[in-house]
Amino acid sequence: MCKPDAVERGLVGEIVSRIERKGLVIKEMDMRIPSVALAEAHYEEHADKPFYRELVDFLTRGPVVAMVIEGPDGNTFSLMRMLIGKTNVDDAQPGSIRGDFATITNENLVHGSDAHESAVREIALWFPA
Ligand code: IDP
Ligand code: MG
Repeated sequence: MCKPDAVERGLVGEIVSRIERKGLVIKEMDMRIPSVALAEAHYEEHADKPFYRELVDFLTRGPVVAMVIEGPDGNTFSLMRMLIGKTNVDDAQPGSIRGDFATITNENLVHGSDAHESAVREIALWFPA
């Protein structure tokens, strides 16, 4: 998902281009402003963290571009996490999306599922059948 900061900064094309150039396939794509309920459910694993409210406010402040990305096997989440880069901007390597374009951890441009099971859960939230 391209988060609101990516849309605001005009980086959606850059991000989508990197996914395509990697050889991954975009199966679904939808731009929308998420409801608070959707953002809360999306980040429910962080509900007890001090930054949870800030995170939900951030994700709902403007349009995001939600995508379903498919690769050749069950490790697409892992390939995406490599493209995206580490969560903390101090650790995100140049060559990754965060490493190349993000300067603050709170606004790190992209969300990527952290496991195959997370992807299944999140796809059901964002693209209900
Ligand atoms: P991820 O996006 O790399 O999976 P998570 O640990 O799942 O990272 O955290 C979700 C998002 O919450 C991060 O992408 C970042 O935007 C934000 N975040 C993580 N840690 C902090 C923090 O300590 N303060 C504020 N925001 C944070
Ligand atoms: Mg995460």
